Amino acid sequence: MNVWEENLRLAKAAWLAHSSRVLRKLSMQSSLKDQWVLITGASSGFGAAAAVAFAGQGANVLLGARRMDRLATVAEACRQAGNGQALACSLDVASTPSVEAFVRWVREQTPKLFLLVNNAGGAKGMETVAEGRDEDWEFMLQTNVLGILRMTRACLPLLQGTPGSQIISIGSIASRTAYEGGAAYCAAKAGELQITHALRLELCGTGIRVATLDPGFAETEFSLVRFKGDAVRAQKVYDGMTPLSAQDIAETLVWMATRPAHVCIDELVIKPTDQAAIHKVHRRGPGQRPAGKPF
Ligand code: NDP
Ligand code: 8X3
Repeated sequence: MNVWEENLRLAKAAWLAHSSRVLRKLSMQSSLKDQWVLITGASSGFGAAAAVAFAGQGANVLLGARRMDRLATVAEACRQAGNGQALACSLDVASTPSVEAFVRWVREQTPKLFLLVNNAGGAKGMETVAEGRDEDWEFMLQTNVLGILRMTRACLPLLQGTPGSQIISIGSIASRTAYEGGAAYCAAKAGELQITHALRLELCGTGIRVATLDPGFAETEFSLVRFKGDAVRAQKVYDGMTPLSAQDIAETLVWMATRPAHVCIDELVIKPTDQAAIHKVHRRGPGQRPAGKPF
């Protein structure tokens, strides 16, 4: 064998070794087929889109929220999207008895969960602290903070021992930057971020992955809920800019969940290209904004 042939042989061997490493890595991706995925707040927005996306990947989905009629529609869409089971049950994450009853129902369906998506939550009102309302603050802290704690505590035994299992909580860019009128919501999402950090430490060594997905503006029912049904005000948030969609978040969740078991996407911030920061949004056209307010 001359030098040229020897070099060719070595190059082929290196290429084969590289390809088999790539193939091994690809085959290590976590498959969602037949896995059980639990999604809170699945009756609209991110939760509903995620349910259909996970079902489309062959997962069995367990859906919780307060509006059962909406959940039934989402469950039907999941059945159309995939061959797995799509089951729904009433859930109020603001109530410990409701969370416990929901997770008892979950245990009747499966002894093992692959993924818990802590998504239920939202904002109510945009008053300053001086003008804030107790019921709005309570909604935000109950759902975005205590809801995650309750759901995670109840689901941990089902996640333990499932290879590659994962908890993904939906945070927000509001956890990282405060804005006027956002005190309670920003505090609640900062709470979600710190719960994620603490859980990551507590569960180190169990193999359970813990992650937060923190979106910026996304057009769902979020602003309609925040502005208590005022559709005109809700729409103004997205005036002249292109927000994220629920589908964008659903696809990101699927990507996070399908990383190989040794890969944990700790923290992922996702914003519209038009939104560089909470206060810096590029808008086309006049876009009326009250002075001194982010939106
Ligand atoms: P939606 O209002 O469309 O969805 C909120 C979901 O949470 C609904 O399914 C609602 O269901 C559920 N929910 C609310 N309260 C409870 C409760 N007490 N118990 C059970 N479920 C509840 O908004 P999004 O999809 O946008 O919001 C999903 C998550 O994403 C929230 O945590 C939100 O804070 C977060 N987020 C949203 C952003 C956005 O711009 N849209 C950006 C960053 C984060 P039901 O009313 O039927 O109970
Ligand atoms: C929602 C994003 O900027 O409206 O969490 O607080 S923001």
